[in-house]
Amino acid sequence: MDLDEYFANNSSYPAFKEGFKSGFVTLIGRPNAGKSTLLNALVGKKIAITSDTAQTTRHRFRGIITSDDYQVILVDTPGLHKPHDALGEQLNVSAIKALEDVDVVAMLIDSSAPIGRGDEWVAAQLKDVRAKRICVLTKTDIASSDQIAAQAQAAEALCAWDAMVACSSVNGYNLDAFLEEVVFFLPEGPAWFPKDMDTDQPIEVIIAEFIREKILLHFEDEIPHAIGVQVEEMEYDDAKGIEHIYANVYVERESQKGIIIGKKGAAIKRIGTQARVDLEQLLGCKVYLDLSVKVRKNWRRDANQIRRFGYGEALMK
Ligand SMILES: Nc1nc2c(ncn2[C@@H]2O[C@H](COP(=O)(O)OP(=O)(O)OP(=O)(O)O)[C@@H](O)[C@H]2O)c(=O)[nH]1
Ligand SMILES: [Mg+2]
Repeated sequence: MDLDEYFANNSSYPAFKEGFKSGFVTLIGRPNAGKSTLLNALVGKKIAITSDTAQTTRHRFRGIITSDDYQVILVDTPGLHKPHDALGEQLNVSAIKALEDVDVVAMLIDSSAPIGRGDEWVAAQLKDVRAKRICVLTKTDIASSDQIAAQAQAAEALCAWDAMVACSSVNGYNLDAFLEEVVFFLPEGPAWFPKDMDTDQPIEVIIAEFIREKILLHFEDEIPHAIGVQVEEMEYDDAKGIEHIYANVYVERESQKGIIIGKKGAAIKRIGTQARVDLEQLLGCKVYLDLSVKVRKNWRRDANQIRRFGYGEALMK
């Protein structure tokens, strides 16, 4: 069976028609630029966690948008930064790798914060990419129009852009314009993924990430960076319609364990309660969440341990 025939007969894929466009778009930028928030806004569903903490994203993964005319595959990446440990190095490597073999690279720059050496370094990584380059000035809802204009001018100097868009993932301003630019640059071709698929992240990974997000929300300084989350087991109780989820929260030191658990378990209980709300929405059923806190000494410095969490790992081609 040739490819055309396969797609015509496989109803879970969009019907292939003349002019259908599809391709890959990597979102790249400094930590906190707004990559994961933009991905969620475009996909129309929370699949990526977001937070004020730098280096929130630790997985490279895809978010998929399919219409009758196109399939855009967005690749979220960890923010590029000056690494302090093996984890940071892994995250950078995985982000840089996502610049290969894609059709479009969108570099996100926070329009509410001054362009710095970090942005210059990210832009320098785009010099030799074969993809089209779109500059995306994010967070226009919290920047003045003068600020956005000045930012656009400063961004012009960073790279030879094929297009530039200013948008906001919070109020939706210009998100359609960004998508239009992306689709314009995509090649014609059939869909890569079924039409109802919105991410390639395994459900266990999304669940672990949702739990990690609540920890980022509650703690500052070292804790957000020192924790890793892994789902150990999932079991669906058919009779009661409850998903039982057992997950481990790993820390690097005994002292951090006490902080995460809190007085009489108050902190871990609050994290669990908040994560459960998100997980019930994600899974569409009641959730019983069992969180255990464990120590994995200095895991961030150990490549094998980092790999065990799947952080920075190439989940794709
Ligand atoms: N006001 C406003 N805030 C935004 C917007 N986009 C993102 N943010 C906020 O900026 C912070 C960082 O957003 P993320 O999407 O986590 O940033 P990121 O680029 O994925 O960060 P890393 O994963 O750490 O590289 C979060 O607190 C978001 O809520 C936006 O359009 N407007
Ligand atoms: Mg992110």
